[in-house]
Amino acid sequence: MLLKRHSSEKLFLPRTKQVLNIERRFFMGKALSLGALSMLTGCNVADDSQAQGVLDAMSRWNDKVQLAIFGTTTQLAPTYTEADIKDPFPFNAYYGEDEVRIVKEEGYKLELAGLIDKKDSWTLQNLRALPQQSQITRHICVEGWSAIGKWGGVNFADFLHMIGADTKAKYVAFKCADDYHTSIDMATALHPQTTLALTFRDQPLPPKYGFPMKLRIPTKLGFKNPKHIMSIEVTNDYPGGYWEDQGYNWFSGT
Ligand SMILES: Nc1nc2c(c(=O)[nH]1)N[C@H]1C(S)=C(S)[C@@H](COP(=O)(O)O)O[C@H]1N2
Ligand SMILES: [Mo]
Repeated sequence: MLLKRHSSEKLFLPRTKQVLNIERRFFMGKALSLGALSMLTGCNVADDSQAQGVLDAMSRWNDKVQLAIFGTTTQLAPTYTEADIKDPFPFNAYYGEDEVRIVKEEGYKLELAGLIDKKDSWTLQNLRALPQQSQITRHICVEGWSAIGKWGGVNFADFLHMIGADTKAKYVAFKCADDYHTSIDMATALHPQTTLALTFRDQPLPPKYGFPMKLRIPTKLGFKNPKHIMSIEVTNDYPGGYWEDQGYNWFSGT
C-alpha cells in the first residue's frame, strides 16, 4: 500500500472521525475527490455553510499523506453546464477588488525558467494561436465558498511538453504580477483538466480574474490557481507559495 512508504516518518494525522473514515475508504481502494469527500463526511463541500469544516479537516492532513493518497490520481473533476455558471463570479485575492493588478497586454511576455529546454518567452498572441480547451468547473476556496465558472486556454500538459519541460521534475512554480506565488506537483501540472487559462466565459480573462492568464486547476483549491502569471519555473527545489508559506496545506487538492 502506498502509505507504507512513509510508515517510518512521523505523521501528524489527527485521529478525527472524518480522517479515520477517509483512511478506511482509502484502504478499501477508493479514490477520493472533493465530491467523494462530501459523501464521506456527510457535508456538502460545495455548500458554503458546510465547506469550512471539511476543508479545515483536510488542511490538517500531512502533505505527504495526501500525496501518498492522491499523488497519482488522474480522476477528473466534475464539469457543469453553462446554466450553472455563477454570475457575477466572486473575486478573491489577498487584497480588495479596488487594488486589482492591471497587466497590459502590450509588452507582456510569459517568462519560462528552470528545467525547460525552450525558454523563449511567450506573447499572448502566440499562446492564443495554440489549440484551446475550455471547461465549466467548480472553484472551491479554502475560505469556505465555491462557485462554478468557465475557463478556456491551453492544455497545460501539452504546453509543458511543447516547451521541453522536464516532466520528471517535482514542481512547477508560478510568479504573479502581484506579490503572489504558488507551486504545484508535476502530476497536477500534467492533469488533463489543468489549463493555462486565457479566457473566462469565452472572453479574454478580465483583470480581476487574473489577466493576462491564470492556471486553472479544477482538482485544487482556489489558492493553488495563480492569477496574473508572469513566470513559470520547473524545479526540483520546493518553491512553497504565498499562502502555503503561512501554513496552508501545500497539497490542497484531490
Ligand atoms: N495572483 C494571485 N492569484 C491568486 C490570488 C491572489 O491573491 N493573487 N488569490 C487566490 C485565491 S485564495 C482564490 S480563491 C482565487 C480567486 O480567483 P477569482 O478572483 O477568479 O475568484 O485566486 C487565487 N489566485
Ligand atoms: Mo481562495
